[in-house]
Amino acid sequence: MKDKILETRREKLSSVLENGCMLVVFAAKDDSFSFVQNNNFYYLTGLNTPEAILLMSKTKGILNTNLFIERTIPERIVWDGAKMSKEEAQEISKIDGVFYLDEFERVLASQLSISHRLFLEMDAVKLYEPPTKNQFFAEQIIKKNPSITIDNLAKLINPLRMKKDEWEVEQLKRAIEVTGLGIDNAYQNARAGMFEYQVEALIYNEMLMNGVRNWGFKPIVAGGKNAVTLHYGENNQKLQANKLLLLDVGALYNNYSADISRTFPIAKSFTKRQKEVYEEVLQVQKTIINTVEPGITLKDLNQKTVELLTEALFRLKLIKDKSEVRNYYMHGVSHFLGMDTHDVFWGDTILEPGNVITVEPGLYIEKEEIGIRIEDDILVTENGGENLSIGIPKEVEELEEIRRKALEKK
Ligand SMILES: [Mn+2]
Repeated sequence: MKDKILETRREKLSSVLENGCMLVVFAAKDDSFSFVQNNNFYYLTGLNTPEAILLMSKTKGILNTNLFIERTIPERIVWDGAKMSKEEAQEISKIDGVFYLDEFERVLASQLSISHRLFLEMDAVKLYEPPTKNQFFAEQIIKKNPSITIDNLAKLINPLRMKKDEWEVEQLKRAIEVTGLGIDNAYQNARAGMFEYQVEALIYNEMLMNGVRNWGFKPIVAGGKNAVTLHYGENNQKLQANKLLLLDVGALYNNYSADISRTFPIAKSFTKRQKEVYEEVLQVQKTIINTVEPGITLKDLNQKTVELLTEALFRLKLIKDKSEVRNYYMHGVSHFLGMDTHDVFWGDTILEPGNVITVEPGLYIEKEEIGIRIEDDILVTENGGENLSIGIPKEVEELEEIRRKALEKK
Protein backbone atom coordinates (compact mmCIF):
# COMPACT_ATOMS: atom_id res chain seq x y z
CA MET A 1 0.00 0.00 0.00
CA LYS A 2 1.27 3.47 -0.79
CA ASP A 3 3.22 5.43 1.78
CA LYS A 4 1.35 7.03 4.64
CA ILE A 5 -2.09 5.82 3.60
CA LEU A 6 -2.49 3.56 6.64
CA GLU A 7 -1.04 6.18 8.96
CA THR A 8 -3.41 8.79 7.55
CA ARG A 9 -6.42 6.52 8.09
CA ARG A 10 -5.40 5.79 11.68
CA GLU A 11 -4.77 9.48 12.35
CA LYS A 12 -8.24 10.34 11.03
CA LEU A 13 -9.71 7.67 13.26
CA SER A 14 -7.72 9.02 16.19
CA SER A 15 -9.07 12.50 15.57
CA VAL A 16 -12.61 11.24 16.25
CA LEU A 17 -11.59 9.02 19.16
CA GLU A 18 -11.93 10.78 22.51
CA ASN A 19 -9.48 10.46 25.35
CA GLY A 20 -10.16 7.40 27.47
CA CYS A 21 -11.58 5.50 24.50
CA MET A 22 -10.23 2.38 22.88
CA LEU A 23 -11.08 0.04 20.06
CA VAL A 24 -10.47 -3.60 19.25
CA VAL A 25 -10.77 -5.12 15.76
CA PHE A 26 -10.37 -8.83 15.09
CA ALA A 27 -8.89 -10.13 11.85
CA ALA A 28 -10.84 -12.80 9.98
CA LYS A 29 -10.48 -16.43 10.98
CA ASP A 30 -8.31 -18.74 8.98
CA ASP A 31 -11.10 -21.15 8.13
CA SER A 32 -12.09 -20.37 4.61
CA PHE A 33 -11.00 -22.00 1.40
CA SER A 34 -9.97 -18.67 -0.04
CA PHE A 35 -9.10 -16.27 2.78
CA VAL A 36 -10.69 -12.81 2.77
CA GLN A 37 -9.59 -10.42 5.49
CA ASN A 38 -12.03 -8.57 7.77
CA ASN A 39 -12.61 -5.23 6.06
CA ASN A 40 -12.13 -2.88 9.00
CA PHE A 41 -9.02 -4.75 10.08
CA TYR A 42 -7.63 -4.54 6.56
CA TYR A 43 -8.55 -0.87 6.29
CA LEU A 44 -6.56 0.00 9.40
CA THR A 45 -3.62 -2.41 9.08
CA GLY A 46 -3.25 -3.44 5.41
CA LEU A 47 -2.54 -6.94 6.71
CA ASN A 48 -3.88 -10.12 5.20
CA THR A 49 -2.86 -12.28 8.11
CA PRO A 50 -5.66 -14.22 9.88
CA GLU A 51 -6.47 -14.39 13.60
CA ALA A 52 -4.64 -11.14 14.46
CA ILE A 53 -6.03 -8.35 16.70
CA LEU A 54 -5.72 -4.59 16.48
CA LEU A 55 -5.97 -2.57 19.70
CA MET A 56 -5.95 1.22 19.65
CA SER A 57 -6.43 3.48 22.62
CA LYS A 58 -6.20 7.19 23.27
CA THR A 59 -5.03 8.80 26.48
CA LYS A 60 -4.04 12.42 27.03
CA GLY A 61 -4.26 13.08 23.31
CA ILE A 62 -1.86 10.30 22.45
CA LEU A 63 -2.88 7.36 20.28
CA ASN A 64 -1.48 4.02 21.27
CA THR A 65 -1.63 1.41 18.50
CA ASN A 66 -0.84 -2.26 19.10
CA LEU A 67 -1.07 -5.27 16.89
CA PHE A 68 -1.18 -8.91 18.04
CA ILE A 69 -0.28 -11.72 15.68
CA GLU A 70 0.06 -15.49 15.83
CA ARG A 71 3.31 -16.94 17.03
CA THR A 72 5.03 -19.43 14.75
CA ILE A 73 5.17 -22.88 16.32
CA PRO A 74 8.33 -24.60 15.06
CA GLU A 75 6.72 -28.07 14.96
CA ARG A 76 3.91 -26.76 12.75
CA ILE A 77 6.11 -25.14 10.12
CA VAL A 78 6.30 -28.32 8.07
CA TRP A 79 2.47 -28.42 7.96
CA ASP A 80 1.38 -24.80 7.80
CA GLY A 81 4.53 -22.87 6.99
CA ALA A 82 5.77 -20.04 9.15
CA LYS A 83 3.41 -17.32 10.37
CA MET A 84 3.99 -13.71 9.51
CA SER A 85 6.91 -12.33 11.51
CA LYS A 86 6.73 -9.23 13.70
CA GLU A 87 9.08 -7.47 11.28
CA GLU A 88 6.87 -8.25 8.27
CA ALA A 89 3.78 -7.12 10.14
CA GLN A 90 5.53 -3.87 11.11
CA GLU A 91 6.75 -3.31 7.57
CA ILE A 92 3.29 -3.67 6.02
CA SER A 93 1.13 -2.08 8.71
CA LYS A 94 3.59 0.63 9.80
CA ILE A 95 2.59 -0.21 13.37
CA ASP A 96 5.54 -0.30 15.74
CA GLY A 97 3.86 -2.05 18.63
CA VAL A 98 3.60 -5.62 17.37
CA PHE A 99 3.13 -8.41 19.92
CA TYR A 100 2.15 -12.06 19.89
CA LEU A 101 -1.43 -13.06 20.66
CA ASP A 102 -0.46 -14.58 24.03
CA GLU A 103 0.39 -11.05 25.18
CA PHE A 104 -3.03 -9.64 24.26
CA GLU A 105 -4.77 -10.24 27.62
CA ARG A 106 -2.05 -8.41 29.53
CA VAL A 107 -1.97 -5.33 27.26
CA LEU A 108 -5.76 -5.30 27.03
CA ALA A 109 -6.09 -5.28 30.84
CA SER A 110 -3.70 -2.36 31.19
CA GLN A 111 -5.54 -0.35 28.51
CA LEU A 112 -8.95 -1.16 29.99
CA SER A 113 -7.83 0.17 33.34
CA ILE A 114 -7.42 3.66 31.85
CA SER A 115 -10.41 3.58 29.44
CA HIS A 116 -14.13 4.15 29.90
CA ARG A 117 -15.38 3.26 26.42
CA LEU A 118 -14.59 0.40 24.07
CA PHE A 119 -15.51 0.45 20.38
CA LEU A 120 -16.15 -2.93 18.74
CA GLU A 121 -17.71 -4.21 15.55
CA MET A 122 -21.30 -4.77 16.59
CA ASP A 123 -22.42 -7.82 14.71
CA ALA A 124 -26.14 -8.37 14.29
CA VAL A 125 -27.53 -10.72 16.93
CA LYS A 126 -29.02 -13.79 15.31
CA LEU A 127 -31.43 -15.98 17.22
CA TYR A 128 -30.45 -19.63 17.47
CA GLU A 129 -26.87 -18.89 16.52
CA PRO A 130 -23.91 -18.82 18.86
CA PRO A 131 -22.51 -15.37 19.66
CA THR A 132 -19.87 -14.03 17.29
CA LYS A 133 -16.33 -13.39 18.42
CA ASN A 134 -17.14 -9.71 19.03
CA GLN A 135 -20.29 -10.51 21.03
CA PHE A 136 -18.46 -13.09 23.13
CA PHE A 137 -15.59 -10.66 23.70
CA ALA A 138 -17.94 -7.85 24.72
CA GLU A 139 -19.65 -10.13 27.28
CA GLN A 140 -16.33 -11.07 28.85
CA ILE A 141 -15.21 -7.44 29.02
CA ILE A 142 -18.42 -6.29 30.71
CA LYS A 143 -18.26 -9.14 33.22
CA LYS A 144 -14.79 -8.11 34.32
CA ASN A 145 -15.21 -4.34 33.85
CA PRO A 146 -18.84 -3.44 34.57
CA SER A 147 -18.15 0.29 34.31
CA ILE A 148 -16.99 0.25 30.70
CA THR A 149 -19.34 1.26 27.90
CA ILE A 150 -19.32 -0.81 24.72
CA ASP A 151 -19.94 1.26 21.60
CA ASN A 152 -20.23 0.66 17.87
CA LEU A 153 -17.02 1.01 15.89
CA ALA A 154 -19.07 1.67 12.74
CA LYS A 155 -19.90 5.12 14.07
CA LEU A 156 -16.19 6.05 13.88
CA ILE A 157 -14.96 4.10 10.90
CA ASN A 158 -17.87 4.17 8.46
CA PRO A 159 -17.66 7.91 7.78
CA LEU A 160 -13.98 7.38 6.91
CA ARG A 161 -14.64 4.36 4.71
CA MET A 162 -17.34 6.25 2.80
CA LYS A 163 -14.74 8.63 1.37
CA LYS A 164 -12.36 6.62 -0.74
CA ASP A 165 -8.71 7.61 -0.89
CA GLU A 166 -6.74 7.46 -4.13
CA TRP A 167 -5.43 3.97 -3.44
CA GLU A 168 -8.93 2.65 -2.81
CA VAL A 169 -10.18 4.09 -6.08
CA GLU A 170 -7.30 2.31 -7.85
CA GLN A 171 -8.35 -1.02 -6.30
CA LEU A 172 -11.97 -0.48 -7.33
CA LYS A 173 -10.89 0.38 -10.86
CA ARG A 174 -8.95 -2.87 -11.10
CA ALA A 175 -11.86 -4.88 -9.66
CA ILE A 176 -14.12 -3.27 -12.28
CA GLU A 177 -11.64 -3.86 -15.08
CA VAL A 178 -11.34 -7.57 -14.29
CA THR A 179 -15.13 -7.85 -13.97
CA GLY A 180 -15.36 -6.24 -17.42
CA LEU A 181 -13.03 -8.88 -18.87
CA GLY A 182 -15.27 -11.55 -17.40
CA ILE A 183 -18.41 -9.95 -18.81
CA ASP A 184 -16.75 -9.67 -22.19
CA ASN A 185 -15.97 -13.39 -22.08
CA ALA A 186 -19.67 -13.98 -21.44
CA TYR A 187 -20.61 -11.65 -24.33
CA GLN A 188 -18.29 -13.67 -26.58
CA ASN A 189 -19.11 -17.19 -25.53
CA ALA A 190 -22.61 -17.42 -24.04
CA ARG A 191 -24.76 -19.67 -26.24
CA ALA A 192 -28.29 -20.98 -26.18
CA GLY A 193 -28.31 -24.43 -24.56
CA MET A 194 -25.58 -23.59 -22.06
CA PHE A 195 -26.31 -23.67 -18.37
CA GLU A 196 -26.20 -20.35 -16.53
CA TYR A 197 -23.42 -21.67 -14.29
CA GLN A 198 -21.32 -22.21 -17.39
CA VAL A 199 -21.58 -18.50 -18.12
CA GLU A 200 -20.60 -17.96 -14.48
CA ALA A 201 -17.52 -20.10 -15.23
CA LEU A 202 -16.70 -17.92 -18.25
CA ILE A 203 -16.60 -14.88 -15.99
CA TYR A 204 -14.79 -16.61 -13.14
CA ASN A 205 -12.16 -17.97 -15.52
CA GLU A 206 -11.23 -14.45 -16.60
CA MET A 207 -11.06 -13.39 -12.97
CA LEU A 208 -8.65 -16.21 -12.10
CA MET A 209 -6.55 -15.63 -15.21
CA ASN A 210 -6.24 -12.00 -14.11
CA GLY A 211 -5.20 -12.74 -10.55
CA VAL A 212 -8.57 -12.39 -8.79
CA ARG A 213 -9.74 -15.38 -6.77
CA ASN A 214 -12.91 -14.14 -5.13
CA TRP A 215 -16.27 -12.74 -6.07
CA GLY A 216 -17.40 -9.64 -4.19
CA PHE A 217 -20.83 -11.27 -3.84
CA LYS A 218 -22.74 -14.28 -5.11
CA PRO A 219 -22.91 -13.85 -8.88
CA ILE A 220 -26.28 -13.61 -10.60
CA VAL A 221 -26.46 -15.17 -14.04
CA ALA A 222 -30.13 -15.11 -14.95
CA GLY A 223 -31.54 -16.14 -18.33
CA GLY A 224 -35.02 -15.07 -19.47
CA LYS A 225 -37.63 -15.13 -16.72
CA ASN A 226 -35.06 -15.87 -13.98
CA ALA A 227 -33.99 -12.24 -14.26
CA VAL A 228 -37.25 -11.06 -12.69
CA THR A 229 -36.16 -12.70 -9.42
CA LEU A 230 -33.97 -9.93 -8.04
CA HIS A 231 -31.58 -12.13 -6.05
CA TYR A 232 -31.72 -15.18 -8.30
CA GLY A 233 -28.59 -17.13 -7.54
CA GLU A 234 -29.25 -20.75 -8.50
CA ASN A 235 -27.66 -20.15 -11.92
CA ASN A 236 -28.64 -23.67 -12.94
CA GLN A 237 -31.04 -23.24 -15.86
CA LYS A 238 -30.40 -23.59 -19.58
CA LEU A 239 -30.16 -20.47 -21.69
CA GLN A 240 -32.85 -20.17 -24.32
CA ALA A 241 -32.38 -18.45 -27.64
CA ASN A 242 -34.40 -15.27 -28.03
CA LYS A 243 -34.28 -14.55 -24.31
CA LEU A 244 -32.13 -12.03 -22.50
CA LEU A 245 -29.32 -12.86 -20.11
CA LEU A 246 -28.84 -10.68 -17.04
CA LEU A 247 -25.46 -10.65 -15.31
CA ASP A 248 -24.96 -9.00 -11.91
CA VAL A 249 -21.38 -9.75 -10.95
CA GLY A 250 -18.32 -8.28 -9.31
CA ALA A 251 -14.74 -9.35 -8.77
CA LEU A 252 -13.12 -8.75 -5.37
CA TYR A 253 -9.68 -7.22 -5.78
CA ASN A 254 -7.59 -6.53 -2.66
CA ASN A 255 -10.85 -6.59 -0.67
CA TYR A 256 -12.56 -4.08 -3.01
CA SER A 257 -15.69 -5.22 -4.82
CA ALA A 258 -16.95 -4.26 -8.25
CA ASP A 259 -20.71 -4.47 -8.81
CA ILE A 260 -21.77 -4.48 -12.44
CA SER A 261 -24.98 -5.52 -14.17
CA ARG A 262 -25.39 -6.02 -17.87
CA THR A 263 -28.26 -7.49 -19.86
CA PHE A 264 -27.81 -8.78 -23.41
CA PRO A 265 -29.55 -10.99 -25.95
CA ILE A 266 -28.63 -14.66 -26.17
CA ALA A 267 -29.48 -14.36 -29.88
CA LYS A 268 -27.63 -12.03 -32.27
CA SER A 269 -29.99 -9.20 -31.57
CA PHE A 270 -32.73 -7.98 -29.24
CA THR A 271 -36.33 -8.64 -30.24
CA LYS A 272 -38.28 -5.46 -30.97
CA ARG A 273 -39.93 -5.56 -27.55
CA GLN A 274 -36.74 -6.41 -25.64
CA LYS A 275 -35.02 -3.51 -27.33
CA GLU A 276 -37.87 -1.15 -26.53
CA VAL A 277 -37.69 -1.97 -22.82
CA TYR A 278 -33.88 -2.03 -22.78
CA GLU A 279 -33.61 1.43 -24.34
CA GLU A 280 -35.92 2.83 -21.68
CA VAL A 281 -33.85 1.40 -18.83
CA LEU A 282 -30.61 2.54 -20.45
CA GLN A 283 -31.91 6.06 -20.91
CA VAL A 284 -32.95 6.27 -17.27
CA GLN A 285 -29.58 4.89 -16.19
CA LYS A 286 -27.69 7.52 -18.18
CA THR A 287 -29.87 10.33 -16.86
CA ILE A 288 -29.33 9.21 -13.26
CA ILE A 289 -25.57 8.92 -13.76
CA ASN A 290 -25.60 12.49 -15.05
CA THR A 291 -27.55 13.57 -11.98
CA VAL A 292 -24.86 12.34 -9.58
CA GLU A 293 -23.04 15.22 -7.92
CA PRO A 294 -21.99 16.34 -4.46
CA GLY A 295 -24.98 17.43 -2.36
CA ILE A 296 -27.44 14.94 -3.88
CA THR A 297 -28.77 12.11 -1.70
CA LEU A 298 -29.31 8.49 -2.69
CA LYS A 299 -32.97 9.09 -1.91
CA ASP A 300 -33.07 11.92 -4.49
CA LEU A 301 -31.57 9.58 -7.08
CA ASN A 302 -34.13 6.90 -6.35
CA GLN A 303 -37.02 9.32 -6.45
CA LYS A 304 -35.92 10.57 -9.84
CA THR A 305 -35.50 6.99 -11.05
CA VAL A 306 -39.04 6.12 -10.02
CA GLU A 307 -40.36 9.21 -11.84
CA LEU A 308 -38.48 8.38 -15.04
CA LEU A 309 -39.35 4.69 -14.95
CA THR A 310 -43.00 5.58 -14.39
CA GLU A 311 -43.00 7.62 -17.60
CA ALA A 312 -41.24 4.73 -19.37
CA LEU A 313 -43.84 2.24 -18.13
CA PHE A 314 -46.64 4.42 -19.51
CA ARG A 315 -44.87 4.51 -22.89
CA LEU A 316 -44.39 0.73 -22.77
CA LYS A 317 -48.14 0.42 -22.07
CA LEU A 318 -47.50 -1.60 -18.95
CA ILE A 319 -49.24 0.64 -16.43
CA LYS A 320 -52.32 2.80 -16.31
CA ASP A 321 -51.60 4.40 -12.96
CA LYS A 322 -48.47 5.71 -11.25
CA SER A 323 -49.01 3.41 -8.28
CA GLU A 324 -48.30 0.37 -10.46
CA VAL A 325 -44.62 1.21 -10.95
CA ARG A 326 -43.65 -0.99 -7.99
CA ASN A 327 -44.88 -4.04 -9.94
CA TYR A 328 -42.02 -3.53 -12.35
CA TYR A 329 -39.30 -1.77 -10.32
CA MET A 330 -38.88 -2.84 -6.72
CA HIS A 331 -35.38 -2.02 -5.55
CA GLY A 332 -33.27 1.06 -4.89
CA VAL A 333 -31.20 2.59 -7.67
CA SER A 334 -28.00 3.10 -5.67
CA HIS A 335 -25.91 1.88 -2.81
CA PHE A 336 -22.43 2.74 -1.62
CA LEU A 337 -19.69 0.53 -2.97
CA GLY A 338 -16.27 -0.31 -1.56
CA MET A 339 -14.86 -3.17 0.44
CA ASP A 340 -18.40 -4.33 1.09
CA THR A 341 -20.49 -4.60 -2.06
CA HIS A 342 -23.27 -2.87 -0.19
CA ASP A 343 -20.73 -0.66 1.46
CA VAL A 344 -20.94 0.96 4.84
CA PHE A 345 -22.47 4.34 5.50
CA TRP A 346 -23.40 6.27 8.62
CA GLY A 347 -26.05 8.90 9.09
CA ASP A 348 -27.27 10.78 6.07
CA THR A 349 -26.31 9.86 2.55
CA ILE A 350 -25.58 13.25 1.04
CA LEU A 351 -23.01 12.58 -1.63
CA GLU A 352 -19.51 13.98 -1.24
CA PRO A 353 -16.44 13.74 -3.47
CA GLY A 354 -14.76 10.41 -2.80
CA ASN A 355 -17.97 8.42 -2.41
CA VAL A 356 -18.44 5.53 -4.81
CA ILE A 357 -21.98 4.41 -5.56
CA THR A 358 -23.78 2.16 -8.00
CA VAL A 359 -26.46 3.33 -10.42
CA GLU A 360 -28.66 0.38 -11.31
CA PRO A 361 -32.20 0.95 -12.54
CA GLY A 362 -34.12 -2.04 -13.84
CA LEU A 363 -37.46 -3.19 -15.17
CA TYR A 364 -38.86 -6.65 -14.46
CA ILE A 365 -41.80 -7.84 -16.56
CA GLU A 366 -42.69 -11.31 -15.42
CA LYS A 367 -45.36 -12.08 -18.00
CA GLU A 368 -43.04 -11.20 -20.86
CA GLU A 369 -40.07 -13.04 -19.27
CA ILE A 370 -38.05 -9.86 -19.51
CA GLY A 371 -35.79 -8.72 -16.68
CA ILE A 372 -33.37 -5.90 -17.38
CA ARG A 373 -30.91 -4.21 -15.03
CA ILE A 374 -27.99 -2.03 -16.08
CA GLU A 375 -25.51 -1.13 -13.36
CA ASP A 376 -22.38 0.99 -13.36
CA ASP A 377 -20.03 2.06 -10.57
CA ILE A 378 -19.74 5.81 -10.14
CA LEU A 379 -17.13 7.88 -8.33
CA VAL A 380 -18.47 11.16 -6.98
CA THR A 381 -16.12 14.02 -7.86
CA GLU A 382 -16.28 17.81 -7.50
CA ASN A 383 -17.54 17.92 -11.09
CA GLY A 384 -20.19 15.21 -10.83
CA GLY A 385 -20.18 11.46 -11.34
CA GLU A 386 -17.27 9.68 -13.00
CA ASN A 387 -18.36 6.37 -14.47
CA LEU A 388 -15.63 3.87 -13.53
CA SER A 389 -17.22 1.10 -15.61
CA ILE A 390 -17.82 3.11 -18.76
CA GLY A 391 -15.61 0.69 -20.70
CA ILE A 392 -18.04 -2.23 -20.38
CA PRO A 393 -20.37 -2.13 -23.42
CA LYS A 394 -24.06 -1.45 -22.82
CA GLU A 395 -25.35 0.35 -25.93
CA VAL A 396 -27.83 -1.66 -28.03
CA GLU A 397 -25.74 -1.30 -31.21
CA GLU A 398 -22.54 -2.35 -29.42
CA LEU A 399 -24.15 -5.38 -27.82
CA GLU A 400 -25.78 -6.49 -31.08
CA GLU A 401 -22.54 -6.14 -32.98
CA ILE A 402 -20.60 -8.09 -30.34
CA ARG A 403 -23.21 -10.86 -30.29
CA ARG A 404 -23.52 -11.03 -34.06
CA LYS A 405 -19.76 -11.41 -34.51
CA ALA A 406 -19.52 -13.85 -31.61
CA LEU A 407 -22.29 -16.09 -32.95
CA GLU A 408 -20.91 -16.00 -36.49
CA LYS A 409 -17.56 -17.29 -35.22
CA LYS A 410 -19.08 -20.68 -34.57
MN1 LIG B 1 -25.52 -3.36 -6.88
